Amino acid sequence: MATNRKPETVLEERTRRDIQLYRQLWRVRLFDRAVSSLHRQNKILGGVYSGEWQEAIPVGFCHFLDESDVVFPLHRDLGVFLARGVDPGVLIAQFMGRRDGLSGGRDSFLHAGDLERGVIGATSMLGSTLPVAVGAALRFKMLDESSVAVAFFGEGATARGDFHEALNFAGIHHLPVVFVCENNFYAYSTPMSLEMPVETVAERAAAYGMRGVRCNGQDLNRVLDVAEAAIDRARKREGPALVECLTYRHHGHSEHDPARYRPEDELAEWAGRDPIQLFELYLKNRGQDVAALAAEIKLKVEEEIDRAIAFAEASPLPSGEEALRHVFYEGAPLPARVSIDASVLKRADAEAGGRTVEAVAGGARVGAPASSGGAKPEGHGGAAGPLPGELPRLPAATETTSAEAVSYLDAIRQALDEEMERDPAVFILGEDVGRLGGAFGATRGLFEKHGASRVIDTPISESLIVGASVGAAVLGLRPVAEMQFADFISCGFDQVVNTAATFCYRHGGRARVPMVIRLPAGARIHGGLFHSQNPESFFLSTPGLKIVAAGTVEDAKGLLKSAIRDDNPVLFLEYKSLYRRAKALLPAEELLTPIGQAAVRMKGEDLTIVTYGPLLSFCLEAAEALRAEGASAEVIDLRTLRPLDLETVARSIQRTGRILVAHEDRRFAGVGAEIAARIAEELFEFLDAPVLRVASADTPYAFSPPLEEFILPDTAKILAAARKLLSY
Ligand SMILES: Cc1ncc(C[n+]2csc(CCOP(=O)(O)OP(=O)(O)O)c2C)c(N)n1
Repeated sequence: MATNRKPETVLEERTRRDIQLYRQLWRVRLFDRAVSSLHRQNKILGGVYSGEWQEAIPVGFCHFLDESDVVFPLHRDLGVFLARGVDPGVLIAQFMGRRDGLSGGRDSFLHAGDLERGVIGATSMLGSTLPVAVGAALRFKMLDESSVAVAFFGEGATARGDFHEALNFAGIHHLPVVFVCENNFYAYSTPMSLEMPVETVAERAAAYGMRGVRCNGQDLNRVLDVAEAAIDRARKREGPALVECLTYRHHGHSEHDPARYRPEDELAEWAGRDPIQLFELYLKNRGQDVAALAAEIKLKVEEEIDRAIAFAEASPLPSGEEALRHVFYEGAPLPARVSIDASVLKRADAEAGGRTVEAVAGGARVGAPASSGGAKPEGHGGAAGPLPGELPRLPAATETTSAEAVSYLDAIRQALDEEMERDPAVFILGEDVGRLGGAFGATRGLFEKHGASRVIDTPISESLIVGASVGAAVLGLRPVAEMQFADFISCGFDQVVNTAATFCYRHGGRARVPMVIRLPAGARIHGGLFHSQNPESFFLSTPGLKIVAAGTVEDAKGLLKSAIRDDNPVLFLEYKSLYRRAKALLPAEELLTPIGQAAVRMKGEDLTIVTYGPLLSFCLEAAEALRAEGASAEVIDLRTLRPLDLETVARSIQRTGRILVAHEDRRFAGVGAEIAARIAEELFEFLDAPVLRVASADTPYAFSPPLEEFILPDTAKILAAARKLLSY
């Protein structure tokens, strides 16, 4: 303990620390200037965002971080990378788009990270990194680790909804995260008075039940004080904090911006608050020969910069085809288990106020039929209500009256339960997934069995749900997020397409994002415009996402289990109209449906019908009717929409020469459009007729039954198209 040490030792330590910090300040500044200079020489393309005058903040906060902590830098925070020990040569190579950069040239400085050093890259979407940081902190809390997450952002980002969702959730769960706002008073040209109606960012902390602190971000000693206190509290599980560091940027918003919108006298005033000069004053007061120290440090840093630039310039540019690599994780699959001690989860559970199985012995049971208790989704009468139009009988494999038959919804619940049982890294989060068991009952009983720390009720915060899943996933957990209805994924859209889908790519393939988003999708439940959507076409053109669609009870279980084991973000489309209607006997042995493989559901020679999800049963019914007319149709269930199994489709077309694609999603730019284009490009010579599509009309999903019936595809529409094709 410090009190037992000799006074001179304490002094020496303090001096050593001061010199190390002073060196770090110069290092950040000189590297920052070198980057600006390389940009002026056109050696760095794209945007460069200088952090000059803001250096004390990353230097101060990173000083208290351990190796296992994680940090989320702002676009000006070159200092975070340097302070965390990222190789400067690799950093400059990243700026220059070279092969040896963190992302191998896939993106610019801004969006890279170095997971080995606990630096997690942000996207350009300001504030979007905050839910991800919360997900990392959630992992630390769940596993009772003493690590913390520190997230940097500008005051401009506090106007984003992600700021609110992240701080709200962190406050509710007392997560070990420190939110560090670098308030430089401008978001690009917009002054603070037009960014927020309050005087300070810190006062907003009160709304989230956390400590709000404001400090002079130019004075490294003040930053160190607040950083130490906030990080220490978070580490001791005393709660998150919002720290507002007042600062100013020397340069314009980017190196392209002359920043004429700032008054000259304001700039002059802040020039007097240069953090390096302020720290030099302090060092002088402590008797340091600052001039000599500065000269020595600058010389060494200049040498380091020269070496870094030489390394980067010697690094080759990537070859064009390298753009195709790392869209998905290519490395070895994660071990089935991260080493998680079950007793730790129990402890976390007690803290979360949850009940364990023992505590509710005799209570709810996993696997209890969904119909055994109440939950009707949002007053819509549930998926079991009367449905528009005549519904086809489900194929024998998925419809049975056997007492042991499992419903589609039960199959989902079984998949979740089995995977949670098998792998403690798997956990569930979403709205009302806990005690209620989900709006449809998909998670019923899991809260009681696996505890509150693994079945987490979230506020209505879809962006947080997805973003936090990313944060937890990149740190080794396997979150399964539930959207209450697939429609609400629109509120988490940015986190899906920008944060999750690009993560592996922008981290140069050195990161995996094993997460699943369950999407209760589809029409025929009287849901109207916002509870009936099929969201796949929002996501089909986004690289980095896998999209699966379960059309049978077997696949509801087998595909979900495979999705949970996948090392990439998977959108799992499940269908409300099948939840209670589809039933099947499931095999006792492990059921894993491979992702990326279509299934031939009915063999045929005259026509190929390609479908997925809820239209499968309609297509099978149409195929039966065609058989009665003397024509044999082959029915293919895609099961995975991305990556698309075109080979199975191609094999069929080569025999039948005729193809119809049927889906419940809208026609325009749907899966059918992609399949039709690919067939035209690659299989034209096998076709005896044009590719036809049967899909929903290009309207919203209207509510009134005759309108909905008119819009949706059904057996009659499929049959009509099939007959047209056969007579071509
Ligand atoms: C969601 C989003 N909208 C707009 C932008 C464009 N943009 C980039 S930086 C910036 C200003 C950011 O201000 P602030 O968050 O205060 O950080 P600072 O740049 O001042 O450090 C804007 C508007 C963006 N990157 N993301």
